[in-house]
Amino acid sequence: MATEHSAHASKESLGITSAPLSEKPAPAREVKVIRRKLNGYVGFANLPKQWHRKSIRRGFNLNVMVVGESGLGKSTLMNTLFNRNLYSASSAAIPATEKPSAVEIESLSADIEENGVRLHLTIIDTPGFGDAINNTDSWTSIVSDINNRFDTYLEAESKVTRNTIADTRVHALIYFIEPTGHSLKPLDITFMKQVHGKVNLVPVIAKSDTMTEEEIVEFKQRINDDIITHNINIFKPAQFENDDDDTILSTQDLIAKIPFAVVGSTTAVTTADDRQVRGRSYPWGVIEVDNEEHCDFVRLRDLLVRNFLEELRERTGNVLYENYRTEKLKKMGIDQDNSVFREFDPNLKQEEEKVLHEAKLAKMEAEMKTVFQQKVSEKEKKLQMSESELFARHKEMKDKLLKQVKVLEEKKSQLEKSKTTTGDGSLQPAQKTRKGFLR
Ligand SMILES: Nc1nc2c(ncn2[C@@H]2O[C@H](COP(=O)(O)OP(=O)(O)OP(=O)(O)O)[C@@H](O)[C@H]2O)c(=O)[nH]1
Ligand SMILES: [Mg+2]
Repeated sequence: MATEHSAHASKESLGITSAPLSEKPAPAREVKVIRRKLNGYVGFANLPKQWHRKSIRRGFNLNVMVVGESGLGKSTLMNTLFNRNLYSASSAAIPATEKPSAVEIESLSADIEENGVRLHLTIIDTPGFGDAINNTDSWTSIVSDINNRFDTYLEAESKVTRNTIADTRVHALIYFIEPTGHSLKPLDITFMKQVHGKVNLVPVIAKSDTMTEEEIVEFKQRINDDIITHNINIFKPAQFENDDDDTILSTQDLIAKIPFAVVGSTTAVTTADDRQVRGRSYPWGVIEVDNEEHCDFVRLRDLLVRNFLEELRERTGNVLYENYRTEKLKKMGIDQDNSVFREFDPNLKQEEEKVLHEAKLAKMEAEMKTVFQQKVSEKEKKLQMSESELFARHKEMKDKLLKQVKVLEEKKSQLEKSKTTTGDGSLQPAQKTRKGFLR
């Protein structure tokens, strides 16, 4: 037989990689591993293809929120990222005199397609952030918009029919840091702390073409120091052990470049060597948006779309939304009854059922006993009654007979009396017969 039970098969021999040491060890349990050698074709190697087909049919969806002070190039960067004019001409940077007093939330969607793959993109813009003189409440409308999106999802999920839930949750928040070259501003820190538990936070240095290479390196260092000091949780792509070396290296490189120093431009410019590129032209040369040597725009695109879109979505659903949901339900006073989710143990279940069955049998036996005793006592009562009835009838008949005997005795004595008084012998035969009747 090809099947072989091996309770002590080593994990390595089965290709199972062990969990990282930092993780809490699972309680020791003997795992029975069945090793089976496939003799024929099963077909599950095709599963990724099924997934691929389904994804192409369904399309993808990504909701990106952009936050940062006015004029830092948010709209330009989004247009650059998705290579089209997502914003209408009217929504370009608003002149300072017309700026709205409070933060407004603007959401715009576009369906974009690349090589037959559809992406439903929603950009949530927040013009007016950091514009007020007192910015203490700049973030409140942004935080409540993020919460509202979670609430909408929670509500849709709690409905009886929920086959198509539109996911409007924020999958990534790009926070634009002003290229000051100093360090994070108090508003940056406060805002990031307000949202880091609710969204995948992706900080970027805006308009990085205004800084020199060395300044950027130093600025990044200061920002990262601030992020660590203030315990700000930013999105960092996960590294998987089964990734190939190239992927591991490129992911490490990507993480090392955070916060990305970006440059946005949708206009084509001509380089010194006569190439047409997206970039910004300066008297001293051209800065190319899509050139990794010039800025981190390509890395931001890799993180947002090319390599980690699914991870951003997954983390939003599995970690950030889950945390929000748990907190919300707890606040509403809904507690989880963990006994409902107890692990299923067939032996324990059998034992429980046996005990229940025995209790049921004992109950049935007791019930039958009481019914039996009831019936016996009823029968006894009936018998007692019929006995006393019989006794009474017997007594009645005896009394009757005794009475008759008495009456007859009286008659007899009367007759005897009359016989002795008359001395008539004609009565003799009659006397004889009566005597015989009485006996
Ligand atoms: N130097 C430089 N300028 C940029 C960059 N990106 C955008 N700009 C310019 O900055 C100005 C503002 O850009 P927007 O993209 O409208 O800025 P915004 O952040 O959307 O502004 P609001 O919508 O008002 O909040 C425009 O003149 C852009 O051309 C960049 O990477 N570098
Ligand atoms: Mg804008």
